[in-house]
Amino acid sequence: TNTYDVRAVEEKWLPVWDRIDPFRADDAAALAGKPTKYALTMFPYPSGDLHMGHAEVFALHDVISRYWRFRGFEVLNPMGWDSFGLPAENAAIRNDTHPATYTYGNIETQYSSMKRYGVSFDWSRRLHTSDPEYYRWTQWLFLLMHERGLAYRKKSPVNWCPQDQTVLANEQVLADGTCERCGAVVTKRELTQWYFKTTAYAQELYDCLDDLQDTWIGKVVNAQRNWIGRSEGAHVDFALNLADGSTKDVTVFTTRPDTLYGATFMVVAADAALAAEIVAPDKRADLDAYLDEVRKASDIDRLATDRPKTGVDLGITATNPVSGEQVPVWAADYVLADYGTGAIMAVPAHDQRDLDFATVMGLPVRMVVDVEGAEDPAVSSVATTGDGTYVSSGPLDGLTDKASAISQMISVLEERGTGTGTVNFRLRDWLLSRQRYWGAPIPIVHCDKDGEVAVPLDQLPVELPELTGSDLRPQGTSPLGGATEWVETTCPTCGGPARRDTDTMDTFVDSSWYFLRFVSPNLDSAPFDEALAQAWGPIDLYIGGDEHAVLHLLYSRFFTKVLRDAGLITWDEPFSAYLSQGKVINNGRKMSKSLGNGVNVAEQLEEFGVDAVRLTLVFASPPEDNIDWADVSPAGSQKFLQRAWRLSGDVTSAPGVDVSTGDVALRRLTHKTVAEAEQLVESYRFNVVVARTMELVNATRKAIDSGCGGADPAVREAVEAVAMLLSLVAPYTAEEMWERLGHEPCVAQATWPVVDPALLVEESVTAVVQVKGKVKGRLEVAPDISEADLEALALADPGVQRAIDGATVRKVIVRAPKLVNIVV
Ligand code: ANZ
Repeated sequence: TNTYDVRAVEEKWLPVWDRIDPFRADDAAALAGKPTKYALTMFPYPSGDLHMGHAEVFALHDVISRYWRFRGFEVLNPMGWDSFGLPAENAAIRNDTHPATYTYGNIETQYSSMKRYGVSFDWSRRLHTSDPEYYRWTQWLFLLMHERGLAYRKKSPVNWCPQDQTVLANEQVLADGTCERCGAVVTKRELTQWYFKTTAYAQELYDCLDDLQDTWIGKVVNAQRNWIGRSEGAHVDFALNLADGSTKDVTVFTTRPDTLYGATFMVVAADAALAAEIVAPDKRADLDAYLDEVRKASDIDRLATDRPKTGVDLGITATNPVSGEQVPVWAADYVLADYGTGAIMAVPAHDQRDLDFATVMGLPVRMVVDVEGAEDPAVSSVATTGDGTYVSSGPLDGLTDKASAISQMISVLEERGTGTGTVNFRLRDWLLSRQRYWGAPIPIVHCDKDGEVAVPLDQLPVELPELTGSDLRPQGTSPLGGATEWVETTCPTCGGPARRDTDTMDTFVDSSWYFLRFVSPNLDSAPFDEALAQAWGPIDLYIGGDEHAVLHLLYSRFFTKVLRDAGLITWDEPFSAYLSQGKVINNGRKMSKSLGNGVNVAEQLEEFGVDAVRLTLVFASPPEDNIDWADVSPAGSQKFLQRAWRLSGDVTSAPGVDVSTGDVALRRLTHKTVAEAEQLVESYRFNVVVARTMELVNATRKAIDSGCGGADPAVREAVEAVAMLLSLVAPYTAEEMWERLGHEPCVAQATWPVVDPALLVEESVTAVVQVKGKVKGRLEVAPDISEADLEALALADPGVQRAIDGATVRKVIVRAPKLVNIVV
């Protein structure tokens, strides 16, 4: 026959692979010191079946995982589900079912799709974050954070989604101030919430990015840097002169202490507790009215430079610690309560937002840096930020360099004890409580007598009570609050009545440590086995979408550092290398329901088969580029796979035949292809690997039909190499070829070809020998000939000797392997 039945082949091999189980990661081998690789691709959320994005990332991920196994590494390539979260809860409300119904139903659907998709996952390590066996350890880790002072509660203004009736982390509020999940405009609310102290690691999270610069995608490193947002500057203390005659010190954070003499007013965040504390009695009503407005705006709006400035005069003054000048104090919303100290010194001449505010409120503008060629900001209404000559600035007058002006002002402040140089981070602590049901309950009990008490470790997991859809409707408080029997408990410390915490954890907590659970997914004495974490970790390559560039990666990095400091792991960073795949689009646009341009994975698999779809996705572009489904041809992929497969039927030599006597030209191409493929896979240029494999298939076809013929051992060598290369992307076709070549299954366990360096060397090149500028000889030499050897050969050549004709050789210029120039 000339073609194979795609469907039949898929059905044939799945049970064989199940039986052989070639991808099971061997813990014993890893512990015994065999070189390991940990390949990880982001685990999916179980919404519906797999989509094109999954198909792409799994196909890419499998290339490197299978390759590493071929190269002799013990490979850990696990998969599971990030199975807590809002969509399951919403589905449960819609259908009055339990979130588990939706969750585990979809998991089964995705599992069978993944199995059929033929990815080399070690399924024995499958995990679901919504299983009590998993979230028991999520709770354990929460308590570890708590014990280390890294989990705490505080009352603060939080992002509130009025539609989902829940608190959102900053990261879940989109740039336009809407909810990431439902698109509603996010507002603010005061609530007591749980936080992880990510800021305790801000400096290290920032510094370690330098080490990831070369192995992570650059834009992701930058996104992390911006999110952490390191700013060098100073804390400057201003004394407030309050309405009752007392004074109070307030510290501002500034990146420009050098402009201190230009500070003409001070601004505190309107919604910070400080504003209400310091406001003069006759201004209190104004502040309250203003606050009602402020609470409606998102942070993004508040910081926008083009937004009309608003604020209220607090009716008091502050004393400039260096000049002694008294300046008015205002409250405004363009200063954020939770950045820096929540209070600023306003320098309208050199900060545009301050200038806009000064203009609206009629406050003075004083230039202290005279930038050459720029108009006075008081006149132009354009703040200047560049270098210039310092004026009206006391000790800084006459200086022209910003950096030295900054350090000089910091010295002045430090000498007087009214300020210090400091580093400020934009990074906030991680708000992790959610007023939701389908998440890991926070393992804390509240007791009137003992306060916040950790649930003892031997009482974990704190399991979710059974609730159904109608109990889960958002009410602004956690649905767990309605499970009275569950909530009412006893205090682990005093034995008296106490209440369970009714919040659940952000699902990002679940996914911040799943890569550790995979090393020992069934361990019931600890979150993970430390020796196995040491043997397998850290992750050698993590592949996933860059929509997670900020949150998931940052949180995982934070967890890793905490676990390291707790002595559970030794490495500093979880992901040694990170690759983010492009998107699969269609007709130039993102696939979406409203555009009707979605491509259904199941239909594509049905029509073209797994291998053709996988090959199409890998071949389409470099991994990080988008793939436009309108530009690719799964039908073409299918044809190519059939062509490759037909080769295996034309090999007539026996397995194990001595290939050394085979056709040299074909052997050279085979070895060159394998050698190149090794470099290409290691540099993630998977699409080019496919292109090279295609070239080898074409050349082998030619060799069979009009060259050395199918009986030549070189043909077997070539087709076996094709099968192994193809198995990285098209495992079914490869397996079928392997069998037709007379081998036992499975191809994943085949021995990767050893590249013969002699076959990589081009046979010879022609070197030209000139005497007195004229060509006097041509030599066939090895391309890697040394200069000395080439010179000796040239001088020994009879034609060259004749041309020299006994004259003294003054100079020999050698450019190996192409040219020798003899000067006589
Ligand atoms: C005086 C000044 C003069 C400033 C000047 C800038 C330029 P980054 O770089 O983002 O850290 N700032 C401080 N805390 C703030 C808050 N809670 N809300 C809004 N703005 C705040 O920015 C630091 C600068 O942003 C600080 O330096 C402060 O304004 C402002 F010519 O102080 B600057």
